[in-house]
Amino acid sequence: MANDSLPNPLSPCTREQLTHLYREMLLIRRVEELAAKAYTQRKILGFCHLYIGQESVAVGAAAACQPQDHWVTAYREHGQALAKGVSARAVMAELFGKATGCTEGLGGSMHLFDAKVNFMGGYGIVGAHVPLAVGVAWALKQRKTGGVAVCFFGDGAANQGAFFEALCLAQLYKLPVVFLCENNYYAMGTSVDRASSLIDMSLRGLGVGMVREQFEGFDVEHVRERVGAAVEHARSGNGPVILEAITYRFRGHSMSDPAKYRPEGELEAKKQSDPLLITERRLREFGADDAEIAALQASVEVEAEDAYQFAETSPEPDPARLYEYTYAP
Ligand SMILES: Cc1ncc(C[n+]2csc(CCOP(=O)(O)OP(=O)(O)O)c2C)c(N)n1
Ligand SMILES: [Mg+2]
Repeated sequence: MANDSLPNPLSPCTREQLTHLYREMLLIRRVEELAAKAYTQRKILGFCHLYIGQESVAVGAAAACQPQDHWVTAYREHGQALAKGVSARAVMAELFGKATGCTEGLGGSMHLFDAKVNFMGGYGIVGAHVPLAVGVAWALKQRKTGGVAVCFFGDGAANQGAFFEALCLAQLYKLPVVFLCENNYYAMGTSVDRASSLIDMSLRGLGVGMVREQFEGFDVEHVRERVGAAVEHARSGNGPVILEAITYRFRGHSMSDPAKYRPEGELEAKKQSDPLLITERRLREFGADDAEIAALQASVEVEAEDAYQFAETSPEPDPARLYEYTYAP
C-alpha cells in the first residue's frame, strides 16, 4: 500500500492554465530578485531566505489545491505565500517591515501569514511547524470543511524529532494532510547525504505506514499532478500522504550565505532544469511566440515593481503595537 503510486485526478494543463502557472513562477522570481536588491540596500533587515529555483513546487501545489486547503510552511516561504494568493504588495511590504504587510509589519520575512487565503505561516524553528500542520488538519477534519492541510518542509526539517511525532499522529488519526518535503539538497551548508542515511525523505513515512512518493519537482505540471493525487487521497478520507519533491535552491541558504560549500559545477548543472526554462519551452510547444513571452515578463515586471514601490512608500508600524501579538490581552 505505502509504495503505490497514487492515481492522478487532474487532466493535463491547457495552454491558458500553463500560461497562468508560468506567470505565477515568474512573479515569484522577480519578487525574490527585488527582495535581494532591497536586502543589499538594507531596506530589508534580519533574515531573508529566497525561493529562487524552487518556484515550481509552490506554484504546482497551488494549482492542485482548493481555496479551503490550508498551507503551513517554514521560513523560505515568500514564494508559497504568493502562490497561495497573498498579494505581491502584501508580501513585499512585510519584508520591508511595513504596516501594510500581510503580518502588519510585525513578522517580517520568516513570518508571513494571511488567514484570508488560508496561508497559516511562516515559521523559523526548523521542523516545529510540522506538528502545527497536523493540528490544522485535525481542525479541518473535525469541522468537516473538506479542506486539506499541506505542510511544506525542508530535507533538514525531516531530521527533527517533532517531525516524526507529527507523522505518527497524522497517520493514526487518518488526518487530511499532505506532507510535502522540498528536498533542495542542503540544510544551511550541510548537504543532505552528510546529515541523513536516507536521502529520499518520503521514505520516513513507511515507518508509520503512510502512503509516500518521491518525484522531480522542477516541472510545474508534474508537481501539480503529483500533489493533486496526494491532496485527493487525503481529501477522500484515506489519510495523509508524504511526498518529496526533488528541487534545488539557486541562491545561498539566506542572503548572508555565499554558498561556497557546493561542489564546482553543481549549480550550473541544476540551472539546466530551471523551472522557468522548462515551462517556457512547454509554452512554446503550445505555440507561444517571443512576443507572448515578452508580454508576460513585462506584466510581471510591472506587478513586482509596483510591490516594491508600495513597500517603500508604506508607513512603518506604530511602535506602540510592538507587543500586541506577543502576550494574550
Ligand atoms: C530547531 C532549529 N535548529 C536549527 C536552526 C537553524 N537553521 C535554520 S534553517 C536550517 C536548515 C534547514 O534546512 P531545510 O529544512 O532543508 O530547509 P531549507 O533551508 O533548505 O529550505 C537550520 C539548521 C533553526 N532555525 N531551528
Ligand atoms: Mg533543504
